[in-house]
Amino acid sequence: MKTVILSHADCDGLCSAAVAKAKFRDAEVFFTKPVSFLGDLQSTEADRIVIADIAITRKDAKSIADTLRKKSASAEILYFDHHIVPDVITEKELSASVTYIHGKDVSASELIYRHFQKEIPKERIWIALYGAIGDYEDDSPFVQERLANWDKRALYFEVSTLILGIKNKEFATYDAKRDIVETLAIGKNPSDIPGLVRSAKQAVTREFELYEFVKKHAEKIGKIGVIINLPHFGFRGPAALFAANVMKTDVGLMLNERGEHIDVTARKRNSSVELNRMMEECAEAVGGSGGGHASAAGARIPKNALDKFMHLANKYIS
Ligand SMILES: [Mn+2]
Repeated sequence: MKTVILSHADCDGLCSAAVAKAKFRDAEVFFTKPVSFLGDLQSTEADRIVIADIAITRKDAKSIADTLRKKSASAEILYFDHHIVPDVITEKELSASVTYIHGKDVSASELIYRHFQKEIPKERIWIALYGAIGDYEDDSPFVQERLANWDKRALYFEVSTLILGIKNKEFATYDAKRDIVETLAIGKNPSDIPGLVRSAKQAVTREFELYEFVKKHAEKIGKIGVIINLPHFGFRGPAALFAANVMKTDVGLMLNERGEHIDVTARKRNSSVELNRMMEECAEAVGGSGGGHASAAGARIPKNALDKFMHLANKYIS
């Protein structure tokens, strides 16, 4: 029986895939992301497909629901996700054809671990905890209770090694990430992966350098701290957070100009604003798209729409 795991390539996605791989030892692991999910799903041929941590975009939602329904005739499909379900489809529609496990305010890693916990070694809970921390979803009751069973400090060392370590080029390839998934699935830890601790140290050094850069170059647009274009790619979240920090604002944005559009990364400090909704609403109003999580979100907008976008974003948070 051929099993394929389709997951996201960030910390939560890797950990979700590792939990699935702990259960389905012979599974092949592939990585995808919301924009390419539909195509990747269509080209996946397997008897069982496990999907984790992949958001459904509004644009592709109907086609994805359709594809899932068609594929479910010949394959068992399990889908674990914690992103907002776009309003053009319903959870019910999805769960009619596939096992669709959805949660809010929990990581995908937690959802998939809870589903398989009786069928995999008890220590694989570590992977779920790493995924939860990686996605800032470690305050769920399940995770808080489990964290108390272990030495948190050791777990934080391991999860930091994973989150920071994969920020380096050396671990950016899907092959390197597949190795990480396999290592975690067999019960080893991120620090067991050759080179990952060193890579994490390099990343954290660059992160502190980044803070110095943001401190010098951040600006305030209305009530939002903003940093435009970074010397390094891959540190957009921390840069947005640092922009909020140094500008003493609740919300920070990192704006990255790419050709004719701008990629926006949003983070917040102490604010109840839901950044995913804010990004979605403000970006769509200017002809872009946005989404993500309440405390970590992003958008892509046309370059010439920046002023209007910033105006709407400011209006949204006040
Ligand atoms: Mn996630």
